[in-house]
Amino acid sequence: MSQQQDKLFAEPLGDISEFRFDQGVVDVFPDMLQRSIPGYQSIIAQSGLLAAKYAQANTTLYDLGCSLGATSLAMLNGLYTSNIPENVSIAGIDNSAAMLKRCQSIVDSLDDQRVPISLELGDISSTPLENASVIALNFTLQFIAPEQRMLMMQKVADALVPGGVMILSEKIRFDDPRLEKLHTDMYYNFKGLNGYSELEISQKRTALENVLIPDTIAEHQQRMQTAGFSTSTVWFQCFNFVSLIALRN
Ligand code: GEK
Repeated sequence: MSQQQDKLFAEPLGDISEFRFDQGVVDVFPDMLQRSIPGYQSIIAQSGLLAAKYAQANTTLYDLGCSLGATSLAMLNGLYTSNIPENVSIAGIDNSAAMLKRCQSIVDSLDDQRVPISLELGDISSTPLENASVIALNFTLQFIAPEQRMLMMQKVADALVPGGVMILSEKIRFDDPRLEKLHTDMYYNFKGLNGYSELEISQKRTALENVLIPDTIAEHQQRMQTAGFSTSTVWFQCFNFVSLIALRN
């Protein structure tokens, strides 16, 4: 995996175009996520443990918006350190060709092939999902148009077998302006501490403005309930980043 440092927004950019998951982003992606998402490593590692707990024989574990496959690899780790259910497989889907190409080379380099990982280039809102015991959307739903999110949630719920779970990690917003300011200020402090300048923080914010649209926790949980999940809980939060797990009866 590339160890290049994320300098994409370090120089003044006259015209800041919308953020895209292109080759430039792929090259710095591990560093970018590590320095931009509080708790990223913990969320991904623990997603793998959760996935292993709920994995069922003869089902698929989906990693939607897999990027370079961090969640798929964490699922694999989780499975390899527990009893691997029979005939279980992992499927990663992403609509960035550059991401998926790099992800495929990472997957191809794995020695242990006990649990197969298949990758598919596609839009998760139109790619069929079925017979899943675990579906992870780690920082992906936030990039789906808000008006399509309910349909996406329904699709996820419908693809899960009884006893299946969804893991949903997102950047969130807060209705209370005092809390929104508290978490946003702390988030920018976190980025500053990780070496991002004020210029980088502000240019990235502009690039993501109409691309990453956060919801509140209540909006997420309402959607999960409407889709038929029987319960859900926040299992991780650091400032305005959360991970939830939702259970399907
Ligand atoms: C990780 N989960 O490291 N269909 C498919 N893929 C999409 C779509 C879509 N409609 N929209 C965005 N993506 C990863 C990190 S990154 C999060 C996920 C971030 C893909 C997009 O191409 C990118 O690879 C990923 O979702 C979001 O655990 O960069 O903040």
